[in-house]
Amino acid sequence: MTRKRNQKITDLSPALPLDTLTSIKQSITMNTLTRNLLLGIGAILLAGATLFACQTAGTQRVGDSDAAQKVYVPPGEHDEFYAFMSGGFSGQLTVYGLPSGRLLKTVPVFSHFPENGWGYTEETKNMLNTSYGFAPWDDAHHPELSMTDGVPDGRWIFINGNNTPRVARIDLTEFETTEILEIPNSAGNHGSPFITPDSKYLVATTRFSVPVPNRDMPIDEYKGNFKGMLSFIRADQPGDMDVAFQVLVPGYNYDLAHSGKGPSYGWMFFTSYNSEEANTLLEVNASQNDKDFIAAVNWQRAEECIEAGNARQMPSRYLHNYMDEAHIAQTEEKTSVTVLEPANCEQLVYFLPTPKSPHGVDVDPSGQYIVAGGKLATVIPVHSFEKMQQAIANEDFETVIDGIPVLNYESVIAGEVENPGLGPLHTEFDGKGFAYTTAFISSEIVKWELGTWQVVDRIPVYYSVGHLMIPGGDSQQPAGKYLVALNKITKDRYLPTGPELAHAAQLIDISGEKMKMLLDFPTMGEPHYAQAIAADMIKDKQVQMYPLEENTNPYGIKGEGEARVERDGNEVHVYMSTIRTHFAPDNIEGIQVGDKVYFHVTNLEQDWDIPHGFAILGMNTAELLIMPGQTRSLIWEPKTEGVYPFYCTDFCSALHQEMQGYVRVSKASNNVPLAFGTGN
Ligand code: RUQ
Ligand code: CUA
Repeated sequence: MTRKRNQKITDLSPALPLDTLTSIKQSITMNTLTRNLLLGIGAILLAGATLFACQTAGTQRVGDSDAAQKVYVPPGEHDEFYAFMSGGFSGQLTVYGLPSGRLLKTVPVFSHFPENGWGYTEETKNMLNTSYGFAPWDDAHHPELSMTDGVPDGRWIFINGNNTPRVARIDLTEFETTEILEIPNSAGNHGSPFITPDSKYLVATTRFSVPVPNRDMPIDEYKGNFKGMLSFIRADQPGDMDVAFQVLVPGYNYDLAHSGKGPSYGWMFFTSYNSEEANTLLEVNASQNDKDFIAAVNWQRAEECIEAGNARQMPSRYLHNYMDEAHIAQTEEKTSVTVLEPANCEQLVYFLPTPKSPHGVDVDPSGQYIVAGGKLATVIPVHSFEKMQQAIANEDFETVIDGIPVLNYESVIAGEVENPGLGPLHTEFDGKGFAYTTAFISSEIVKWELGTWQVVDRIPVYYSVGHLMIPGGDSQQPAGKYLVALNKITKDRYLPTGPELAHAAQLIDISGEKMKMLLDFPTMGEPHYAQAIAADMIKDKQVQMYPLEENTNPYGIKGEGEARVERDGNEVHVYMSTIRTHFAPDNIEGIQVGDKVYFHVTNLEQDWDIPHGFAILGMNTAELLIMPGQTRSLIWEPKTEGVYPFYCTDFCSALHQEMQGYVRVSKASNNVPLAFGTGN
């Protein structure tokens, strides 16, 4: 499906070859002729039928306005779904409305965000602490909604930090990151944070095997010495995420995961590639074996083995950051982790041979089928959970690797989807018996039937689709109405913007037999994966403001009467308030070059949608954006004397432009007294 740069692409029949287009045109003409003829002889009923035929044949055109209607959300009305898109290399999470494709919010997670001070303010900067130091960036791939009884429940959404292995929890009453846990013994936390149907655990896999514990050693001693790690993180206790245990596995690249459900509840499935254990030129050296593996991990068995004392404690240093009661980020250090080795815990891990460097692994809503995306495979292999259990009972093993039995491919395979498109990567389900798989190389979505393994429809996407998303599409109850294709390349789809072009998603209607393209919309950063949930599950639970009387920030104030400036050596604390439409204090004198000035700004408003902002001339960090009832603090270190204006950055009222003040900065060791005006 490669296209030349300036080739014009017709929106609704884009990938059809020219001869197909011509034949569609011909059939329209034919139908028009027939219609005229029939009308001519007064066969009105027949004409009606033929008119219908005419419309059907002309769907390519008619579909155009139909598509617009399906995504049109009239002004003042709300979208039907919240969609949460990973920000990819932006490190954030973005929130869109579906079907409109309107961007609603960026939730900063792993990357600092000067727009609201995330990662800069005294209250948030601890969230970005890691054992490697302060990490103001990451690469976020997979948003995952919390679930209850196998269905997304709208409490939290989790997302992984790929580069410096971490998982984050975002609270969906505030759309704020409230917790980030680092994962030890891991590198490239790609296969994460896939969750169990009850949100008990979410998992994290190491894409890069590394020496465990990590140490200085020659890279070419990789084989046998570098190890993979599959981490299970306790997720259902907000503020208390922790690595419950890790499973040490051979040094492959662990790529993605999905939880079992229904009959397969208690199991987690992980893809791996590079079973060759190559450490150089992986494009060739990791593509040698005919089959790599899906690791099936029985985590209930892991719990038993730990209980029985078969695990060991391994010293490891990793950090856990969480928002405390006062909404101030705290960092705690953890020093050890529970590690299980398959050799010491029988029946914990099995390998399912899976063709050619599988990428995604997806479990259907019934929990019976495990679908792999063999990115170099010519078929989509589907494993059967039932057959897997039989093979285990029969000890139908090909071999055993490091205590992990390898099941016979033939014994566990339920079926293979033939002709699935080139480069199958990810699959989701509509809950009506169909699966949808992305084909990266042939740029298409392929719809196929569970059980018969027959392809029933395909639609081109633009271009190079990675993940796809159906709201609830990896849960036990998909809402099979829309599908979002998350494309890696957009080429000619949008107005060009220099060398870097817009990234994009495409919305596809899957309510009928045939998939229908509805909408293209740009996304922030590379949209890896996304999840969506009915708006009703979330929208009425929104925090509108923080009650002032519950503000326990030690630098918060309850009213303008408490506004003040205090000096402690060369540290100055400004206890400042904002309310429409002034700051208190607004003029400050007696600050000296060399001072560390903390602005602690409390927004006294108690009304929804009235944040205030704060910025000062020459600020070297970020602005503050303070929600009603909240306190946020930022350090400012003036380097030269002068008078520095500050102002509110959020257009809060008609007199927003009046919302300002000055700070007078004098030479060090002068005799300008500390003074401030509160206007009262
Ligand atoms: S990945 S395109 Cu980072 Cu989820 Cu498959
Ligand atoms: Cu406060 Cu503008």
